[in-house]
Amino acid sequence: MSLDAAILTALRLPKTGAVSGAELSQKLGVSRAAIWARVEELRSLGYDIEASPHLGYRLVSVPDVLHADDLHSRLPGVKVVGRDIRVFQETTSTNDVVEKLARDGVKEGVVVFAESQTRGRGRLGRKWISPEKRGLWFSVLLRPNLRPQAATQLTVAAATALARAISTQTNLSPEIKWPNDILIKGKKVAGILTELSAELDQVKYLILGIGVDVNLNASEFPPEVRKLATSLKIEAGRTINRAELAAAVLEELDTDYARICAGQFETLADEWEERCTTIGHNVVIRVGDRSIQGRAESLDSDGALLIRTQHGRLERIIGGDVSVEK
Ligand code: BT5
Repeated sequence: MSLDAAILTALRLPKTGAVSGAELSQKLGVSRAAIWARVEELRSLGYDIEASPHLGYRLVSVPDVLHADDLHSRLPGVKVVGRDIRVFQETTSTNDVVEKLARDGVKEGVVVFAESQTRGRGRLGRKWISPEKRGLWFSVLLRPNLRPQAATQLTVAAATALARAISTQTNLSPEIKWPNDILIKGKKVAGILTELSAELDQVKYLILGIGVDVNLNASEFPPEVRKLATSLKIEAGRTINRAELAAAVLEELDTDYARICAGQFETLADEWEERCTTIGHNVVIRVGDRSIQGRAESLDSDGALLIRTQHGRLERIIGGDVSVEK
């Protein structure tokens, strides 16, 4: 953990009150002058840190920026997801940045955030709008020991983790729409783009690209997206703390990834099914030129959706665009 992250962690510990410079210096093994210099640096980034000669330092407020050290200091317990966090002001797509890291051999668990993306993308090359500081636009590198057919398990894990974190942070009730959408009252608030590099029988690496519309106002969505999309701010009626939400999502994802690695996908699938609005409904799924109609029954052990067609056959589907028949 960097010194900045260690300072922020220490300042977050006392619920009220402050931490003295002497205490910090002893705890972190650096001089009081070094602590002072880092506090000044954090202040220049917008952290409001009060310093009183008698009481010491107190964290009054944090700015609405994503800062790797800050996110680290909120995630002391993660095992894999989020043990390495990098924040860019602007990228083309965070999935591209992570792909490069993956090819360079970087360890799994690295997370790349961007405050804005110039070429954010959805599935099949669709555009994903990612205005500056309004959302969470990030990608996670994983190297799971899975067959490529089972990679959908990780989209399921990401959707479940997202839904859980959104619900605890905002009190809203997110629904999952198979395979990769999070909706609130039927409107899309987050999407997942899973990209994969694999051998025939083994995933080499997998990138989970996650976009969450946190603090966008309705006018910030282009007209064609506005009809289908919403933000947490619009739904909750208040600005949501992005760093807190980001940490919550990564923590939940770390937990769910551990479950998958331990072969416990079934428990995750149960939770997913509870939150999913697709299961139990008659749906039409478009996969390329093909259209499959039937009742969405459940997930199989690889994370694929099982559809009972009109002819009674069970079809196994791993991707597509679903519409639910009312
Ligand atoms: C998705 O695709 O939902 C996956 C989105 C993944 C975005 C993240 S951001 C970080 C990482 N880096 C990237 O470049 N991507 C990932 P799909 O199901 O294909 O949905 C795309 C469709 O959603 C578009 O065609 C629009 O209709 C709509 N859309 C675009 N931007 C949106 C937004 N910000 N919020 C809600 N809907 C949006």
